[in-house]
Amino acid sequence: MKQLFISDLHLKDLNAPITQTFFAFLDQKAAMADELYILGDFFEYWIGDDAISELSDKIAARLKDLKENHKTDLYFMVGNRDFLVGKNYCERAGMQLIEEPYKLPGTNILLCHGDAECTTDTEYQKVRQVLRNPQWQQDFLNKTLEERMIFAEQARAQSKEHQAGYELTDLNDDAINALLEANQTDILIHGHTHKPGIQAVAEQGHKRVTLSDWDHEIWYAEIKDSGPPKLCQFTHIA
Ligand SMILES: [Mn+2]
Repeated sequence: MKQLFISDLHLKDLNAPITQTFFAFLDQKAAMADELYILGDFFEYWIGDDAISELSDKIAARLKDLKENHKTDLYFMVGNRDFLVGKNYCERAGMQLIEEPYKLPGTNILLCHGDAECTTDTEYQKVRQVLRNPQWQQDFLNKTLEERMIFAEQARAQSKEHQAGYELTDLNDDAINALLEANQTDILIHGHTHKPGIQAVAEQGHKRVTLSDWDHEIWYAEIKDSGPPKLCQFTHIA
Protein backbone atom coordinates (compact mmCIF):
# COMPACT_ATOMS: atom_id res chain seq x y z
CA MET A 1 0.00 0.00 0.00
CA LYS A 2 1.52 3.28 -1.09
CA GLN A 3 -0.05 6.71 -0.42
CA LEU A 4 1.31 9.94 -1.91
CA PHE A 5 0.63 13.55 -0.85
CA ILE A 6 1.22 16.73 -2.87
CA SER A 7 0.12 20.36 -2.67
CA ASP A 8 0.71 23.91 -3.88
CA LEU A 9 1.35 23.31 -7.58
CA HIS A 10 -0.43 26.58 -8.38
CA LEU A 11 -1.17 25.33 -11.91
CA LYS A 12 -2.25 28.08 -14.31
CA ASP A 13 -0.91 27.34 -17.78
CA LEU A 14 -1.09 24.08 -19.71
CA ASN A 15 2.19 24.74 -21.50
CA ALA A 16 4.17 25.82 -18.45
CA PRO A 17 7.07 23.50 -17.49
CA ILE A 18 5.45 22.92 -14.08
CA THR A 19 2.35 21.38 -15.70
CA GLN A 20 4.57 19.02 -17.71
CA THR A 21 6.43 18.17 -14.50
CA PHE A 22 3.09 17.27 -12.91
CA PHE A 23 2.22 14.97 -15.81
CA ALA A 24 5.63 13.30 -15.39
CA PHE A 25 4.90 12.87 -11.67
CA LEU A 26 1.63 11.13 -12.54
CA ASP A 27 3.39 8.75 -14.93
CA GLN A 28 6.48 8.08 -12.82
CA LYS A 29 5.13 8.13 -9.25
CA ALA A 30 1.35 8.31 -8.94
CA ALA A 31 0.71 5.50 -11.44
CA MET A 32 2.57 3.11 -9.10
CA ALA A 33 0.75 4.31 -5.96
CA ASP A 34 -2.56 3.17 -4.51
CA GLU A 35 -3.73 6.62 -3.43
CA LEU A 36 -2.86 10.21 -4.33
CA TYR A 37 -3.92 13.07 -2.05
CA ILE A 38 -3.89 16.64 -3.41
CA LEU A 39 -3.90 19.03 -0.46
CA GLY A 40 -4.91 22.37 -1.93
CA ASP A 41 -3.65 25.23 -4.09
CA PHE A 42 -3.45 22.74 -6.92
CA PHE A 43 -4.72 25.50 -9.21
CA GLU A 44 -3.49 29.09 -8.96
CA TYR A 45 -7.10 30.26 -8.99
CA TRP A 46 -10.53 28.76 -9.63
CA ILE A 47 -13.68 30.75 -10.43
CA GLY A 48 -16.12 27.83 -10.62
CA ASP A 49 -16.45 24.35 -12.09
CA ASP A 50 -18.39 25.86 -15.01
CA ALA A 51 -15.35 27.89 -16.14
CA ILE A 52 -13.92 25.28 -18.46
CA SER A 53 -10.40 25.79 -19.80
CA GLU A 54 -7.92 23.78 -21.80
CA LEU A 55 -5.84 23.44 -18.64
CA SER A 56 -8.64 22.16 -16.40
CA ASP A 57 -9.85 19.81 -19.15
CA LYS A 58 -6.42 18.26 -19.78
CA ILE A 59 -5.71 17.88 -16.09
CA ALA A 60 -9.09 16.21 -15.51
CA ALA A 61 -8.46 13.81 -18.41
CA ARG A 62 -5.00 12.87 -17.10
CA LEU A 63 -6.28 12.31 -13.57
CA LYS A 64 -9.23 10.26 -14.77
CA ASP A 65 -6.85 8.12 -16.83
CA LEU A 66 -4.74 7.52 -13.73
CA LYS A 67 -7.80 6.45 -11.76
CA GLU A 68 -9.21 4.19 -14.47
CA ASN A 69 -6.11 2.66 -16.02
CA HIS A 70 -3.73 2.58 -13.07
CA LYS A 71 -6.31 2.15 -10.29
CA THR A 72 -4.88 5.01 -8.25
CA ASP A 73 -7.57 6.44 -5.97
CA LEU A 74 -7.58 10.24 -6.03
CA TYR A 75 -8.52 12.60 -3.20
CA PHE A 76 -8.77 16.37 -3.50
CA MET A 77 -8.85 19.03 -0.79
CA VAL A 78 -9.18 22.73 -1.62
CA GLY A 79 -6.64 25.41 -0.64
CA ASN A 80 -6.93 29.16 -0.18
CA ARG A 81 -6.67 29.80 -3.93
CA ASP A 82 -8.76 27.00 -5.42
CA PHE A 83 -11.38 26.90 -2.64
CA LEU A 84 -14.19 26.92 -5.22
CA VAL A 85 -13.24 23.59 -6.79
CA GLY A 86 -16.42 21.56 -6.42
CA LYS A 87 -17.90 18.11 -6.78
CA ASN A 88 -18.57 18.54 -10.52
CA TYR A 89 -14.94 19.07 -11.41
CA CYS A 90 -13.77 16.35 -9.04
CA GLU A 91 -16.17 13.94 -10.68
CA ARG A 92 -14.85 14.84 -14.12
CA ALA A 93 -11.34 14.12 -12.87
CA GLY A 94 -12.21 10.88 -11.09
CA MET A 95 -11.37 12.41 -7.71
CA GLN A 96 -13.14 12.33 -4.40
CA LEU A 97 -13.55 15.77 -2.81
CA ILE A 98 -12.53 15.64 0.85
CA GLU A 99 -13.13 18.31 3.51
CA GLU A 100 -10.37 19.61 5.75
CA PRO A 101 -9.32 18.53 8.27
CA TYR A 102 -9.36 14.97 6.99
CA LYS A 103 -8.30 12.05 9.15
CA LEU A 104 -6.55 9.40 7.12
CA PRO A 105 -8.64 6.27 7.82
CA GLY A 106 -7.09 3.89 10.34
CA THR A 107 -4.16 6.20 11.17
CA ASN A 108 -3.06 8.93 13.59
CA ILE A 109 -2.53 11.26 10.64
CA LEU A 110 -4.52 14.40 9.82
CA LEU A 111 -4.52 16.27 6.48
CA CYS A 112 -5.20 19.96 5.87
CA HIS A 113 -4.08 22.72 3.52
CA GLY A 114 -2.69 24.89 6.33
CA ASP A 115 -4.04 28.42 5.87
CA ALA A 116 -6.77 28.03 8.54
CA GLU A 117 -4.04 27.33 11.12
CA CYS A 118 -2.17 30.58 10.34
CA THR A 119 -4.11 32.14 13.19
CA THR A 120 -1.66 34.97 13.92
CA ASP A 121 -2.57 36.55 10.57
CA THR A 122 -5.87 37.92 11.86
CA GLU A 123 -6.42 40.09 8.80
CA TYR A 124 -6.23 37.04 6.53
CA GLN A 125 -8.51 34.98 8.79
CA LYS A 126 -11.21 37.69 8.47
CA VAL A 127 -11.01 37.54 4.68
CA ARG A 128 -11.05 33.75 4.82
CA GLN A 129 -14.26 33.75 6.84
CA VAL A 130 -15.99 35.77 4.13
CA LEU A 131 -14.67 33.68 1.23
CA ARG A 132 -15.62 30.37 2.88
CA ASN A 133 -19.16 31.50 3.68
CA PRO A 134 -21.56 29.32 1.62
CA GLN A 135 -23.86 32.28 0.88
CA TRP A 136 -20.95 34.41 -0.36
CA GLN A 137 -19.81 31.50 -2.54
CA GLN A 138 -23.28 31.00 -4.01
CA ASP A 139 -23.59 34.73 -4.80
CA PHE A 140 -20.15 34.68 -6.39
CA LEU A 141 -20.93 31.63 -8.53
CA ASN A 142 -24.11 33.36 -9.74
CA LYS A 143 -22.03 36.17 -11.29
CA THR A 144 -20.94 36.02 -14.91
CA LEU A 145 -17.61 34.38 -15.78
CA GLU A 146 -16.24 37.82 -16.74
CA GLU A 147 -17.18 39.32 -13.36
CA ARG A 148 -15.66 36.37 -11.53
CA MET A 149 -12.45 36.58 -13.57
CA ILE A 150 -12.03 40.28 -12.72
CA PHE A 151 -12.45 39.47 -9.03
CA ALA A 152 -9.89 36.65 -9.24
CA GLU A 153 -7.33 38.89 -10.97
CA GLN A 154 -7.75 41.55 -8.29
CA ALA A 155 -7.48 39.02 -5.48
CA ARG A 156 -4.29 37.58 -6.97
CA ALA A 157 -2.76 41.04 -7.38
CA GLN A 158 -3.52 41.85 -3.74
CA SER A 159 -2.38 38.51 -2.36
CA LYS A 160 0.51 38.68 0.04
CA GLU A 161 1.92 35.53 -1.55
CA HIS A 162 2.59 37.64 -4.61
CA GLN A 163 4.32 40.53 -2.84
CA ALA A 164 8.07 40.36 -3.28
CA GLY A 165 9.94 39.58 -0.11
CA TYR A 166 6.83 38.80 1.91
CA GLU A 167 7.24 35.96 4.39
CA LEU A 168 4.07 33.92 4.44
CA THR A 169 2.78 33.55 8.01
CA ASP A 170 3.49 30.08 9.39
CA LEU A 171 0.95 27.79 10.97
CA ASN A 172 0.54 28.48 14.67
CA ASP A 173 1.77 25.70 17.02
CA ASP A 174 -1.21 26.04 19.38
CA ALA A 175 -3.61 25.82 16.43
CA ILE A 176 -1.87 22.67 15.16
CA ASN A 177 -1.90 21.03 18.60
CA ALA A 178 -5.58 21.85 19.15
CA LEU A 179 -6.50 20.52 15.71
CA LEU A 180 -4.52 17.28 16.15
CA GLU A 181 -5.99 16.72 19.60
CA ALA A 182 -9.57 17.43 18.56
CA ASN A 183 -9.19 14.77 15.88
CA GLN A 184 -7.25 12.31 18.07
CA THR A 185 -4.24 12.37 15.80
CA ASP A 186 -0.49 13.04 16.22
CA ILE A 187 0.81 13.93 12.77
CA LEU A 188 -0.31 16.72 10.46
CA ILE A 189 0.48 16.64 6.74
CA HIS A 190 -0.07 20.07 5.17
CA GLY A 191 1.04 22.52 2.50
CA HIS A 192 0.52 26.27 2.08
CA THR A 193 3.79 27.64 3.51
CA HIS A 194 6.04 26.26 0.74
CA LYS A 195 8.66 25.34 3.39
CA PRO A 196 9.15 21.58 3.14
CA GLY A 197 10.30 19.67 6.20
CA ILE A 198 9.35 17.38 9.06
CA GLN A 199 9.25 19.12 12.43
CA ALA A 200 8.18 18.42 15.99
CA VAL A 201 5.38 20.65 17.24
CA ALA A 202 6.18 22.07 20.67
CA GLU A 203 5.88 19.82 23.72
CA GLN A 204 3.02 17.58 22.66
CA GLY A 205 4.80 14.74 20.86
CA HIS A 206 3.09 16.01 17.73
CA LYS A 207 4.72 16.21 14.33
CA ARG A 208 4.06 18.20 11.18
CA VAL A 209 5.05 17.24 7.65
CA THR A 210 5.17 20.27 5.36
CA LEU A 211 4.98 19.77 1.60
CA SER A 212 6.70 22.06 -0.89
CA ASP A 213 5.37 24.16 -3.71
CA TRP A 214 6.47 23.10 -7.22
CA ASP A 215 8.43 26.20 -8.26
CA HIS A 216 11.68 25.13 -6.64
CA GLU A 217 12.64 21.71 -5.30
CA ILE A 218 9.61 19.42 -5.29
CA TRP A 219 8.96 17.46 -2.08
CA TYR A 220 6.02 15.11 -1.76
CA ALA A 221 5.11 12.88 1.19
CA GLU A 222 4.91 9.11 0.94
CA ILE A 223 3.47 6.51 3.29
CA LYS A 224 4.31 2.87 2.67
CA ASP A 225 2.30 0.15 4.39
CA SER A 226 1.15 2.41 7.27
CA GLY A 227 4.75 3.41 8.12
CA PRO A 228 5.72 6.94 9.13
CA PRO A 229 5.30 9.61 6.42
CA LYS A 230 8.51 10.45 4.57
CA LEU A 231 9.35 13.44 2.43
CA CYS A 232 10.71 12.49 -0.98
CA GLN A 233 12.14 14.71 -3.67
CA PHE A 234 10.82 14.53 -7.21
CA THR A 235 13.12 15.48 -10.03
CA HIS A 236 11.69 15.63 -13.49
CA ILE A 237 14.09 14.28 -16.06
CA ALA A 238 12.46 15.01 -19.41
MN1 LIG B 1 -2.02 28.18 0.14
